[in-house]
Amino acid sequence: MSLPPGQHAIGDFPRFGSHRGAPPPRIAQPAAIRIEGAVAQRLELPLARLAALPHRELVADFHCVAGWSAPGLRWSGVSFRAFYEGLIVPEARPDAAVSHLLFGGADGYYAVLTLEDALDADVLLADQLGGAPLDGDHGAPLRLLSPAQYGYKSAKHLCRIELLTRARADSHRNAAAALTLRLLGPHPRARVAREERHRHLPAWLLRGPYWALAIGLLRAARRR
Ligand SMILES: Nc1nc2c(c(=O)[nH]1)N[C@H]1C(S)=C(S)[C@@H](COP(=O)(O)O)O[C@H]1N2
Ligand SMILES: [Mo]
Repeated sequence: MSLPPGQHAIGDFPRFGSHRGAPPPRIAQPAAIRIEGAVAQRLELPLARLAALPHRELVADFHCVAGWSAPGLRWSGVSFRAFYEGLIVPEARPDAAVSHLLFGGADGYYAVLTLEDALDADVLLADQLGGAPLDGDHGAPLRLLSPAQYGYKSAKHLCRIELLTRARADSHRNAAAALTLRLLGPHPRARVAREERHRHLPAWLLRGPYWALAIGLLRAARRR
């Protein structure tokens, strides 16, 4: 595996994120995602319907901005581009002014992608990993997967997609988590190939501190 700049290969795929070891959120049944914002009609989409759409398999490395990379993960899911162009359009009808998409998780975390980044051919609404249904650790029942961006754009436990007509920062419903994210200042695009780690600071400055933080968090997670 040849790694992008500043990344370190680790042998496994840890559960990682703002939840810091908290159990996965409870998902109301039957599971659905809400599509809202700049659409003509709000839509509550049952996941059973999404599961019936054509799926695509994708093998990709996963890169966390803190510096760890998990190689060769095999995902399966619905192409977000196909979903956006074929499925939202007839029913919910996105506004022509849509410029960004907010992907919200049931834990309160949300990631905002530019429309361009979200429509990349490799972006999936993923419901399977390694040939099995997505587990709680990795975002059950459904997550976004955007392999060309740092992991923080790949929102887990997806329960809503909001269509936006302007940029918004990645954040969290929980005030403390939102403040932490604001202080961290994640880059709005997060493209791994360009090493877009931080909104303002150069990536080389952050590699050391982020990797130290990652090692601490990974060690704590393995002790549990
Ligand atoms: N809902 C939700 N999605 C999230 C996060 C989170 O805290 N909550 N953390 C992000 C971060 S920082 C990373 S690196 C990846 C980790 O995915 P994993 O737990 O499947 O390894 O999830 C991303 N998506
Ligand atoms: Mo991350």
